[in-house]
Amino acid sequence: MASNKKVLTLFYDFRSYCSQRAFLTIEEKGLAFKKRMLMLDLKENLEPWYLDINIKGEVPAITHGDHSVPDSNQILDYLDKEFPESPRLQPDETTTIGKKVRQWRNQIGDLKIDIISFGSIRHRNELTRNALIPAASLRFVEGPAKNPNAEYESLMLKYPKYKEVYEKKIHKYRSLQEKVNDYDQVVSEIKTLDALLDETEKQLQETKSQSGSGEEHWFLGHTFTAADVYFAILLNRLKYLGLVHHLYGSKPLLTAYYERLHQREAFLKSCVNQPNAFTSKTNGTNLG
Ligand SMILES: N[C@@H](CCC(=O)N[C@@H](CS)C(=O)NCC(=O)O)C(=O)O
Repeated sequence: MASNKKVLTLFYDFRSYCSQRAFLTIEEKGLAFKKRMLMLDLKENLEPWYLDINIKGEVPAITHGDHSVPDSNQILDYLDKEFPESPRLQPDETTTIGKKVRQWRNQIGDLKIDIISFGSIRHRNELTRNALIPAASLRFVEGPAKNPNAEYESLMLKYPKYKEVYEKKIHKYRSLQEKVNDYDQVVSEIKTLDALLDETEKQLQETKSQSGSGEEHWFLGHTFTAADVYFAILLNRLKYLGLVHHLYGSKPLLTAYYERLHQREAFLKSCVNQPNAFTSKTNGTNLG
């Protein structure tokens, strides 16, 4: 296992999309690390000690010795640089493959996954099949409690220094609620997702024809890259949302790729074998 002297710690919520990306990154690189789970629905990400690590109050973040890095995208690039002896996920960007990996990372990263996620839950009867929906996500989409801002307001009173952070969260979640309630907007984001899945099927066809017949290949070739990390987490999210039928039947290479992912230990560790992760339709809390 690759390591260096400084302790690497991942701050995450295992149900969060971006956290899963960082988790898979670390596992794929085979790094020794500590985990610190933060429950988003309990607002642990908004406690002052964590805001001092990531002032946006978002997961994931890592600390490496005294240094902290927020954001799954930045985390991947940082770890590639800091641990050059571990498998590199983003190839050199002056090469064709490096450019391609970055392009796919951007394309997948541009999806409005929060609207797709909460929107699919909000309109689940129309849009999804066999979803595994956490209870808090249902609470989030099924309309505000008496005062949806109450928790943020009490945090403001308790920790006035971070008032601005809490105000931004109120705004962020109000605006997300509005988008999620708008069926047409949700459908439009899912159409963008479908178009991207069509492109990925084509990419897999190209990769397959360039790889030797019968040889295992990943998204862009024989090596598992950052594009695979992004793509794996997207496919995993579709499963929990009940949107996996967007692959089955119409996208054989994508379906086979998705099934192949389940043979990767790093994927199983970071996405599948999490404690009580979505084992029923009502457990769990927040799908971030
Ligand atoms: N660009 C960031 C986005 C991080 C993000 O939005 N995290 C969500 C969970 S997926 C979060 O922490 N939400 C809780 C909040 O904003 O209060 C990344 O890629 O890491």
